[in-house]
Order: sequence, then C-alpha cells, then structure tokens
Amino acid sequence: MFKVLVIHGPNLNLLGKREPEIYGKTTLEEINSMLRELASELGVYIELIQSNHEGEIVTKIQEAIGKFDGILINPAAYTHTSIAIRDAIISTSIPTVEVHISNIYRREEFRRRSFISDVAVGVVSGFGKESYLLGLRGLVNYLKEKQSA
Ligand code: CA2
Repeated sequence: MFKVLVIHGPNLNLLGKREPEIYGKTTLEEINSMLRELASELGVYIELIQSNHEGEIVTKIQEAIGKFDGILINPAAYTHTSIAIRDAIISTSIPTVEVHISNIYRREEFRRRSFISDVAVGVVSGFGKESYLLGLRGLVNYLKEKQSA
C-alpha cells in the first residue's frame, strides 16, 4: 500500500474562516476528510499535517524518507520564498505534487514564481478544494506507473 504524506503550509489552518472569496468556505478539516475518503477509495495510506513553520516542514520532509512513497504539499506562501523546502524535496527524492487552491498564475506577480514547481512531479493550481483531490489522484497514478515501469 502506498503511503502519502500531505503537508499544508502556513495559514491554511484559517481556511473557511477568513477570505472566503479567494480560498473558499471549506475548512481545512473538511478538506482533510475529503482526502481521507479519496485515499481509502484509492487504497492508499495518508498522513496529514499542517504547519506554520518553515523548519518544521523541512524536518517533516526529511523524516519522510523510508516512511512515505509520495508527498502532496500546499506550501502556501513558502511556495514563493522557500529554497529550504525545495532543497528538502530534492534531497529526499520522494515524488512530490504541489497543489494550490487558487490559480497562482492569475494573481499578484510575486505569486507567479514557485521554488517548488520544477522539483515536483506535477502541479495543480486553481481548482479550489478540488486541487487537493486532483493532486492526490495524480500522485497515486504516478506512483503506480513508476512501480510497474
Ligand atoms: O492558493 C493557494 O493554495 C496558496 O498556496 C495559498 C497561500 C498563498 O500564499 C499562495 O500564494 C497560494 C495562502 C494560504 C493562506 O490561507 C488563508 C486562508 C484563509 C484566510 C487567510 C489565508
């Protein structure tokens, strides 16, 4: 059974509680429930964490070596700033999918640069809570294809 680590970055604990016009009305707990449901449908094990701290995210990625087959991450604002998270993803070589609720390419200029995208196996951006589900499906599909290659 594939094991997937889901990482929600800073401020995503506020989902559904602030700025619903950009990030929707769904709470993080509701997104996690949807992910758990899809994971059981796909037959994969998932673990979900949220952190507001860059270093903690780096440590969780490092600790995923040997424990997880894939990582699904919304790095939130760290997407646009964190070489540390990028380096952690590269160093673990664990296939990683980047997801965003909003379409970062149709927002402010500073959100159009991601330090994660070119080290990810794929990116899903702009589909609201659905981005997470599409991202998990894409990641599991990638892991299956890699296994049978
Ligand atoms: O669209 C996304 O998923 C983002 O990763 C969300 C980040 C933002 O910095 C990225 O550019 C795009 C922000 C997450 C903050 O979430 C909030 C939720 C509710 C209220 C305030 C912030």
